Amino acid sequence: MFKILIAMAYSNFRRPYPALTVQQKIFYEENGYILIENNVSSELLDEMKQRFIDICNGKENQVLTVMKDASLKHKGVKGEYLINKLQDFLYDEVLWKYVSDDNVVDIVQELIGPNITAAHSMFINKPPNAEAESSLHPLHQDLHYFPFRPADKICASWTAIERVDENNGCLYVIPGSHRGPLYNHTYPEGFKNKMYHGIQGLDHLKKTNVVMEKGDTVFFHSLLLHGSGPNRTKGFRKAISCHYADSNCHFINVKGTSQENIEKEIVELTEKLGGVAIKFEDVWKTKSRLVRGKPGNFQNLSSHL
Ligand SMILES: O=C(O)CCC(=O)C(=O)O
Repeated sequence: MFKILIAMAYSNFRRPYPALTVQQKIFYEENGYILIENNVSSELLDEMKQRFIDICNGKENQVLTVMKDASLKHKGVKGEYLINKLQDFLYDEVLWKYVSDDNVVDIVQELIGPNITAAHSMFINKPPNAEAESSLHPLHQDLHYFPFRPADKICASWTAIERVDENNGCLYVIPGSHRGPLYNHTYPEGFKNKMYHGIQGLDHLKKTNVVMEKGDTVFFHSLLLHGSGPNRTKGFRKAISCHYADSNCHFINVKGTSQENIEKEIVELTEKLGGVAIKFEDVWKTKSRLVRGKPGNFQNLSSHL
């Protein structure tokens, strides 16, 4: 009985307000990220993992993009041994539980304010036996993909579903780099995974590996330089992530900027899948979802779809 009461108390656990201490906020402002240990419940992450496996095995779902590891496509492997990413699942009611989890959103609120729109969501799997070039994620900044600003009002949550370290391809970050510019992103030599753009010529910067246990969440700024190494183990490396923006972020025209290459790719792919012409900002508005607070600029489509 006592054990059941303790379990109930923990399952309803909600951290006291404010969700971050002053020191944690200062750390985020100086470094562009903050790691919160034991942040998301094991039960919720098990449910997310099972949903991923079910989707890999063909279960009906509301996920817009299912991606396969380019180096494993022709090797006869299937399911979670092949699929390396689910993307844009904000209307999948099971995966939405992570995106809207108070343990995540309370911290996001401390970082970007009370009106929160989820703009991008990913379940990232690194299966065993993938080639290194396919399994690693090159150094990049997430803002490269986003036609909305300001950068300070956009942050990511990234939660480990199992232990992640240098062996299975943990995240690495360049602390403080969120105070620099948005760099040019292109496809690195030999890379095959679609849209995995990277920044060339910054290999001299000192990386910090973010080693995490199941349930730990790292929150990071949209300009933070980061990436992840290859999975060199025989197991998987699974994580779930969401990008949140202040709903009042404004949209920008990226024509003539370093983001023009990704705009072209995203718009072309969306038009191919949807069969209709669409503007870059409307791609983001269409797939986003209000999480908390008042609606804003994401909730108004700017043009005819
Ligand atoms: O999970 C990873 O390995 C890297 C994910 C990432 O940085 C991204 O997709 O922007």
